[in-house]
Amino acid sequence: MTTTPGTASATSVEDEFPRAITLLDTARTVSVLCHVQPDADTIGSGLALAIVLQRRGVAVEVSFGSPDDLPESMNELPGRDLLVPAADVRVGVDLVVSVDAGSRGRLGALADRMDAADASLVIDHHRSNTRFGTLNVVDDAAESTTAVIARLFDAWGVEIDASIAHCLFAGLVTDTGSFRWVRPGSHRLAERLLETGIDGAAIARKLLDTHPFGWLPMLGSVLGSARLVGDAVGGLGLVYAAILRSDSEGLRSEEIESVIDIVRTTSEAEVAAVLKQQPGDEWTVSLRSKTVVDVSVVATTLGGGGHRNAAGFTAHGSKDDVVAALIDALG
Ligand SMILES: [Mn+2]
Repeated sequence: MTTTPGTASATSVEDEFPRAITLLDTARTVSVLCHVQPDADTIGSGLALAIVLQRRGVAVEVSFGSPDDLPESMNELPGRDLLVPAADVRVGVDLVVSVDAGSRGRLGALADRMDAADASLVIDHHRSNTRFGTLNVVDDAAESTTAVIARLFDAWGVEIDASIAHCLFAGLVTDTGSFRWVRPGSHRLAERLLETGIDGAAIARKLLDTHPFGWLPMLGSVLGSARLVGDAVGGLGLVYAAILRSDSEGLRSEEIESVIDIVRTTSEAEVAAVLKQQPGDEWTVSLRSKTVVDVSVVATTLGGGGHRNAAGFTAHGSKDDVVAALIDALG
């Protein structure tokens, strides 16, 4: 048997839909788990699925391991009344569904709920996904997990109304970088969702284009400390910046996560990194690449994961140690 690198495997994600639908059709109690430090794709996926299940009479709840509160930019998403604190997520439901998490570790404190259920369904689009469910619906070519969920809904015969469309659009517009990282079908899906009457401009503005004034001086400080390492990545170049806790005080995850999108535009570097200082000696690191470098491989080497052009990992030590280890891993 021969395989061709870079081509899709013979089994398509659609082949898994019938079994996933059987699981969703027969469960009476379901917990939907989003990843830690949730983004709009994981929350949009989780809430869309939960809305559908609740309408079918299923006892369903949605949660994420940390932090305690939903990011403010997502506080208008339909279905958010189905969110429960992580500590309240029931143990031993019929079905646990993980959405947009590439590994068990991304579920944080809720990872153990995967083992306590009769069945676990993983729905995701991360290249590094470890297939940690009893059934895995993973399409690493999909632009967002909400795009996978939309196809699952079509196969399931679910009618996508404005509430569901709002949730699905939230994941689509953010994970495509406002429709920059698109593929055939991305705009077709967007059109279907917009036809339900949702206000796409308002959803995008709330999720992506709204920051408090304090964002501007934070950017000034953080971007002013950026460094270009031209001979890193075999001469393709690395650009990085660090967000110290003193920079980010009082700001939301929305402000912190916005920085990489500015740093990564540097033309002299194939790879961009933003180091985010956490309590203790911990750093969370976001990686982006433009074309040839697969940062999901680099992130996995360093204990994290992600997509080909967007990935991340957690590290410990001084900032210089973390940068040195990253440069080493980038080769
Ligand atoms: Mn995603």
